[in-house]
Amino acid sequence: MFELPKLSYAYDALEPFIDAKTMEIHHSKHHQTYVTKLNEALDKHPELADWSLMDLLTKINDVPQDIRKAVQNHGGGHYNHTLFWLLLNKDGQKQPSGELAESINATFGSYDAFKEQFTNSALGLFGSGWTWLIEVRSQESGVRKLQIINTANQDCPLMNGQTPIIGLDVWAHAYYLKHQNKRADYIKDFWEVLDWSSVK
Ligand code: MN3
Repeated sequence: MFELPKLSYAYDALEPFIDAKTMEIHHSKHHQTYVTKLNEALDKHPELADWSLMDLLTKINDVPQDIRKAVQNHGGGHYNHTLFWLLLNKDGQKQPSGELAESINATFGSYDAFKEQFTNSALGLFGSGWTWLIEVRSQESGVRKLQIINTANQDCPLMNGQTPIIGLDVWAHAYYLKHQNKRADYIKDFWEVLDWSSVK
């Protein structure tokens, strides 16, 4: 049985960038629903009881057909939100450092150029989904490469053999109460609460 993870901070901890009401509904209702529906789907297949969330997502094509879509949506939703909460801290580290900073500079030119490209990707996402900074490893050379991608719905990069580094929830439920239809303002506020010291 999967469980809703507790947040390490209060619902109002990200004010004024992300408001307390949005955080409360997002965590206690939306995220909880993904967990509940994931468990309901897995109830039908006790043979998967010892699969971790990581197993379910990286081996999504081995999940029985009758619950695969549910695991894709709700397992993805559970993983994506769990990662998202961990990245947020108003008083965190505002810029990447070390090897990751070097990779970002090498790939995108500069941190500002990376932010601009990520922002444009999130602005261009049609409908509901996520914008990601991911790492892909070339099967031939073994070289690690950074890339910005969008995924639809709750699809998680792990389902495509990609490693998520940061993820931004671009569903309207993540920002509508405070930012209404102004996704650009929400993305701007996201940069204020993204804590690079939490990025693994
Ligand atoms: Mn969400």
